[in-house]
Amino acid sequence: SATAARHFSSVGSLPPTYERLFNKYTEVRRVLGAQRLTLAEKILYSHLDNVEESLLSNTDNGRSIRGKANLRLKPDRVNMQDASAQMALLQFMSCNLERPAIPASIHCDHLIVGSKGADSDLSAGIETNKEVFDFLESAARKFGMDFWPPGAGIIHQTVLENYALPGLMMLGTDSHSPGASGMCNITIGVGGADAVEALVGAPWELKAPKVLGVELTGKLNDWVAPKDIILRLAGELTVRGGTGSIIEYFGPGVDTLSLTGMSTVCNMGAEVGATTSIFPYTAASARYLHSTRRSQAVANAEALQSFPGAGTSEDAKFRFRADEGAEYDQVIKINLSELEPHINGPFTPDLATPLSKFKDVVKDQKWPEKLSAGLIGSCTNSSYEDMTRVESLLKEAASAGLKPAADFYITPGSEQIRATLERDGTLETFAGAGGIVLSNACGPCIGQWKRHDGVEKGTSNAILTSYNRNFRGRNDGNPETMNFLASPEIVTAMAFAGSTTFNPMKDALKTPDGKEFRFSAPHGLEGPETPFESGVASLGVLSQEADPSIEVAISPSSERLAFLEPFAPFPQSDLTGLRVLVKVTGKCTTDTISAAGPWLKYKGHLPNISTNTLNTAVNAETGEVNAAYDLDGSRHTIPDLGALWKERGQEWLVVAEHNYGEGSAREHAALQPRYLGARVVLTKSFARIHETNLKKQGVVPLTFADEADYDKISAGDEVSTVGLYEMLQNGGTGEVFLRVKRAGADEVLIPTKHAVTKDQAGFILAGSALNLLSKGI
Ligand code: MIC
Ligand code: SF4
Repeated sequence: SATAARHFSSVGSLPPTYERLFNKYTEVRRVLGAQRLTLAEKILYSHLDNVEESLLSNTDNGRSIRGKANLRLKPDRVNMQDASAQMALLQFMSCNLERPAIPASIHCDHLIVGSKGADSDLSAGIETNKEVFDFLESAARKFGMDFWPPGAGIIHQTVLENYALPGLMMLGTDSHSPGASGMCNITIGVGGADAVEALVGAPWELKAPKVLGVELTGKLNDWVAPKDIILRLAGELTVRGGTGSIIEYFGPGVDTLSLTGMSTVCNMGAEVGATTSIFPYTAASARYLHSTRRSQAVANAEALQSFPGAGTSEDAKFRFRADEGAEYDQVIKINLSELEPHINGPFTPDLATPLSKFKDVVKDQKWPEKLSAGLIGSCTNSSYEDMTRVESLLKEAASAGLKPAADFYITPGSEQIRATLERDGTLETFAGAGGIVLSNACGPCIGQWKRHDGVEKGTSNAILTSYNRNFRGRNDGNPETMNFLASPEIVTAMAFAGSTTFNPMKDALKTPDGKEFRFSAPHGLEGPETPFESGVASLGVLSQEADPSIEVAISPSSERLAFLEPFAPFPQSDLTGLRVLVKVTGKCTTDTISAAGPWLKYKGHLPNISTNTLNTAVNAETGEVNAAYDLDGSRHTIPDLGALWKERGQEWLVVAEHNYGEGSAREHAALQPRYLGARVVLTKSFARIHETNLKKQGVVPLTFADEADYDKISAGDEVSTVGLYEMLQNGGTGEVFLRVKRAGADEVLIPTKHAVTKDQAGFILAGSALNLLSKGI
């Protein structure tokens, strides 16, 4: 339009991304007029491929976009971690492009086991995963993507330090990617197929999220950390409460928080199912940009906000905060001055207990009173502030002659933070306390933890971590390990006591000479006094132009990597003769569907990783874990029966309960069932990323129109779809029923609901999104 063109010619002082942002924003304003916008909407809508079409179609003139419009978005970049990048790159390679349409990075972090300490763990990790790291590095070189080698750090920390800028929109192939949104941007966790869409330059589709406002007032007290905001919120919202929403923080309390604190809160928005979370750009954001040596970014952010090209109208200016009077779909108020430290768990991140009540709950629930290990750091909580606050506790305890009573592990989030902590003496304090510094990688957070304390598999025990997620078996593969989540300060203080009933805010410890010792409140520095160190050069980024001459080789005999075979297109009719492979009860997370830990090594090999499919799911009919019954009554593991049925050409569906696919972004949880012959997944509800992943791989996610119908369908039942083919042909419009037949019983017709969009209907008909993308768009 003429307006956009006029602005275009006068925006010389803005960097290209902000020039684009500003022009799009001008269009958004033109289309939506004086409508008040939340911060999330401003940034999100300013990344629309076609502003007018997205905001006006089906949305009564732009008045009710949220929850209704299908947004087709153009992200600024894509970040991938090693575990999910393998499948993403295998898919990208099938598209035969020379380079991605937008910048991308690969981070080697998930595959390194935490055991004895950084140096030996890192070299062991590089050795066992050499084939995969070589594959990732050669793909990075071929396609001109940034490559962060093993030891460089955990994706979310590295992204925050290097790529996260106010106003951007990024996709990350990991559910905790929204950690970057602490820097006032929209970063969304997605599966690999979504990332590939963005990489080939196709618009990425998202149902316009609702915006859940969280108003922060007051100021955190002693012992309370930003982490406690989200621990407390998780208790209120539950693991499903954020589904379909962006959580936007606002209010005077925001200005009291550090940038890294805001990032921790955004990281864990994943635990309540939020699409992403966002904070305004504050003085702390600018301080963080300076200390991570990005002063130019501060100047750019200022230039955008005060851009003269915007003219004099207040609305025309792009500000990194919500418009005055913007409305939220729901507002939750948190007075930081009244917030307590929280401890969440076990087994689910939304079981929140305030510290003052934790002792009683431990006793009531008969949870272990002995604390076996305290683990701090990770992508969630390894900031300079976190670590120096912990350091203050360690120093005080050391001068009283105390050492942690439980094993104590520290995972720095990146080489930059590690090197800076080393420079400033913090690592020495950790070592002095007997803490084991692990490599800058995921390690114990994702089942890559070799414990040395003799706790056997199957033995109930308690650990405390400053991580973000605590599903069963997640840390050490022991389903009886209770992982409780807390701030690093609380984890550390309780590790000294070695007890889950210790309250560091009031209880005393005994020193070796028999005196009473009480911790003072932790204190630290928001950031280093001089900018961050970049650390060991070989752990820095490899940044290069695309080089099409590079071959990305995969050995045909590889157990770790395998080229992908395309899935067959949808039949030209409804589905008939499907059978229910298993009916699952209770929590069924992506860990349940595709376990991590030792299985991470097969992330690039679909046939091999498929042998773990649903291997910790609970059979609703028998209560057994990982048991499914063939039509002749013979008992198998779930993946074995799936493989048997695949061989027999028997296609199938899974039936499950709420929030199916909760947790991670791993698309393997969709690819594996698809590979083994799943056509439909029928549940009471889905987690967002997983539901999209299923559609991208050509599996149809359906939910019960009436939850009670869960009782009307059993394992082994024969199922055909009614209306599904028509719905797909009509671009997602129309109702779908399932006709269920059981030997010796009447047929039942189960009404279902679905959220299939036009594009997604196309993916399913084609057999998968990749089948379409590889043909070119
Ligand atoms: C996780 O925290 O669960 C993971 C492992 O980082 C996953 C990604 C994966 O499974 O590859 C996530 O959060 O998406
Ligand atoms: Fe890694 Fe854990 Fe963070 Fe996931 S949550 S990125 S596994 S450290």
